[in-house]
Amino acid sequence: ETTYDIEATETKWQRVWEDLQPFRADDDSPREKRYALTMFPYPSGDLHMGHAEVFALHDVVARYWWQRGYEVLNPMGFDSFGLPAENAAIRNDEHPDTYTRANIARSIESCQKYAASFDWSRTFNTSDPGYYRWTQWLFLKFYERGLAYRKNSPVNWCPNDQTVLANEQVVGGVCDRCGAEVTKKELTQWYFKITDYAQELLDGLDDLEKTWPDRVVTAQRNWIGRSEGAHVTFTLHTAVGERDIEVYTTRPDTLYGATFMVVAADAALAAEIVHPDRAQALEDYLVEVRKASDIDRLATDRPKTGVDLGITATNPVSGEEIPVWASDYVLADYGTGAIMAVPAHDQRDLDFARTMGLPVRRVIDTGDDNPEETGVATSGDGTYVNSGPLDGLADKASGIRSIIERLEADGRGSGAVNFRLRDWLLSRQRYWGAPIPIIHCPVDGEVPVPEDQLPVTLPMLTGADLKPKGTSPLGGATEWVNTTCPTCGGPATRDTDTMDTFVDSSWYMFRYCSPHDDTQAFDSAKVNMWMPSDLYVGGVEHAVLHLLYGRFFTKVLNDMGMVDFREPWAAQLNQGFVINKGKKMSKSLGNGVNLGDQLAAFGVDAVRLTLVFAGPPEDDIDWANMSPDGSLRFLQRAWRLSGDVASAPGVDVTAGDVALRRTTARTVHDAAELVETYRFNVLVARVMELVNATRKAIDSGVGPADPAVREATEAVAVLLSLVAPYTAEEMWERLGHEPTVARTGWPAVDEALLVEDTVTAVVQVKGKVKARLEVSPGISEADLEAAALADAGVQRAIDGATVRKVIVRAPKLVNVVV
Ligand code: ANZ
Repeated sequence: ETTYDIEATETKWQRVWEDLQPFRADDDSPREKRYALTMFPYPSGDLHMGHAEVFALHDVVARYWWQRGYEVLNPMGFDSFGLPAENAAIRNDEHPDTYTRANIARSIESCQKYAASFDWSRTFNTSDPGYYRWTQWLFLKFYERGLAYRKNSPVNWCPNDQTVLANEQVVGGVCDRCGAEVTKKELTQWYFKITDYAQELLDGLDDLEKTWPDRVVTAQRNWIGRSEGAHVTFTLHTAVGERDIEVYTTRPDTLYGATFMVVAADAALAAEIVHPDRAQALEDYLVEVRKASDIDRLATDRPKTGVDLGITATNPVSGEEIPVWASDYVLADYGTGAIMAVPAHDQRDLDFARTMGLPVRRVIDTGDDNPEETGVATSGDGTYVNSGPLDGLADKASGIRSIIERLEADGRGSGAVNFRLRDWLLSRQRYWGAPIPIIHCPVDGEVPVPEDQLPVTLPMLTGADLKPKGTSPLGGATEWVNTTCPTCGGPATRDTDTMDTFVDSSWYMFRYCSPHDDTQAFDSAKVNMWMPSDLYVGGVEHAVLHLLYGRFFTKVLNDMGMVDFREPWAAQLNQGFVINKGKKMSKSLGNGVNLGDQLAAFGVDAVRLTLVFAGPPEDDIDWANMSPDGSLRFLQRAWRLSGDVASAPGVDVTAGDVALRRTTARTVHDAAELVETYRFNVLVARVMELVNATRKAIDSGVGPADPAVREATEAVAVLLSLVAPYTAEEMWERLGHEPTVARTGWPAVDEALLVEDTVTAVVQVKGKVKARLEVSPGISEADLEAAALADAGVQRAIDGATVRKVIVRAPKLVNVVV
């Protein structure tokens, strides 16, 4: 008997688990609670290697918590709205729900075969009306609080998907879904006012830093992008008179070096202030500007372009008159959309000045060559020059303070903080999402759909009706669009946009706590009982989208009194990618690894073990370097132990072989710490060592009947239950126990077995080491002193002198002073 039948074993235990439901989270359990959350998948097909990895890693912790006696909430659902289902529906001339449901059914089956310890009694899909009803309800709550609003502005537009994108969804100037070049389009859109929470979202990171991966915390800090500086007011002299405009600068101390101003070419301001003679030039220029993404526009190495607006502005401290230009390197929706250009100390301003032939004036002497000649802006510390009262000063902080004081005194500016974070654009002109529950009435304007009329369900559209056309496909469902105004009863129309799927996933972690409640979004008492979630496992690609939005939602819900915490995820772990032959798996490279094939060849346990054993969870796993067959051989070796154990269950283990008992105790003890510090690969290595030690004991004099062999093999089964659930069950059964090993509890460790046999105590006389004694680690100070003084070498060193003092630090040191 060298192996077990993988397929039969998997089928057998799935049935048993189906009966026992070992992982149902009980709200009323008296046990301490733990919430193990892993990012829910988009149902775009069956599970793949990436899911296999993250579920295997996540399951180690969830299963460990159960074994440690916690009540564990480990739910799973599906983020099922979104473009892939809609695109598939257009291709196959069907409804997106058909595709979605088929994929979900397949994924659930695969998860169950994969033995992921999810509580399926709590599952839901975000595209269920029973779920999105509450997404809409939350939208209305945000709306009531002034946190959801509509505005007209240039937005990121994906010409391929024919929809707007949030800033977070534009990666390197292209759509993060389809890769098409993103352009700008002026549209009326819905926004969430996440900027109201910018400072708090930033401050919260100081605490999260201790339990969240560094790269996520850093990405959020950069994304929020807080900077300190000043608002400075310049007076514009336009063709129709004077007007004040504000700029935002981080370097108000360089104000004397501002030789021109630049306003964002696409900001409304530019068209308002342009001299009539220059209006056509601005318009022509704008056609070009609309083609570029924000990322391109901010790139330092991009050739500078712009238009002279034909007007001037007065510098508030020097009184100097400077020209005003429009360019695309200034962004319309950042700061105030206008800047003071200091070409000597800002590279983009310098490039612009050199391209347009504008003056450059150095105001900080850094000891470097003059930027006007070198074309290299200087930004280091130095001494102020050409700066009126600042001249001679060599301290940046005082320079900034002094200018701000002067501006404040003159009413021409003030210290200011700026954030890079923009409000969250949440409306999409696509079909497969939660409709925005607003009615537009010619009399009453925007009217929220009354709560008792939620959900606003999607009208039935299929195939070609879903084709993107720049406006929402919902607009074509005339019967659905035309409705009556809840306020005046007159004719009105529904908002035809749907919500970004990131709205759905911003609150799903709350819903798991009371997933079937059809009277409210979630039961606050239950949410407060389970949350914040103790561990969130998922991909680092969500560092600034989902993970920031979910934090924002939590803060708003806390302000609404619905939850009693302000951060949803206490700790986080990011897994690496599963790659193949050094490269990301992709269709074009043909290096994809099919999960189903791997499972068929090696079994679930061997694949799981391989993924967990591969290395630290954060590291990428190159499947080409893995050996799932090696994993399988190890699992069989472990399993064979359970057939060899020749003592009965419940045998008195204290009579067992001490050496093997020590190895078992040490392994179980360390395993806990390894799981808690996410060193799952080391955990597997330690179980391998324990298997080897047990095999050696059986084959040597100790023999299979020794109780220590049973104790060790049972420990192997329990530890393996975190990684290889099927093998663990098989072992447990062969060891004479009832299922399920997954809930049997963590093995007891006799602390005495963890104690080393002896430790070395050093004895010094007159500061020199005179003896080393092997003593028990628990030796008393008196016993250690006596043993030290009785040592012949120590006596020789004392040589009859009077012992004045003996300093004892048991069990390691004795210092004899004579
Ligand atoms: C003058 C100056 C002098 C600047 C200097 C920098 C260096 P952060 O740190 O990212 O907040 N700026 C302001 N609004 C802008 C806009 N809408 N588009 C493009 N650039 C803009 O950057 C703030 C700095 O970026 C501001 O400080 C401004 O340039 C520029 F030696 O003002 B500074």
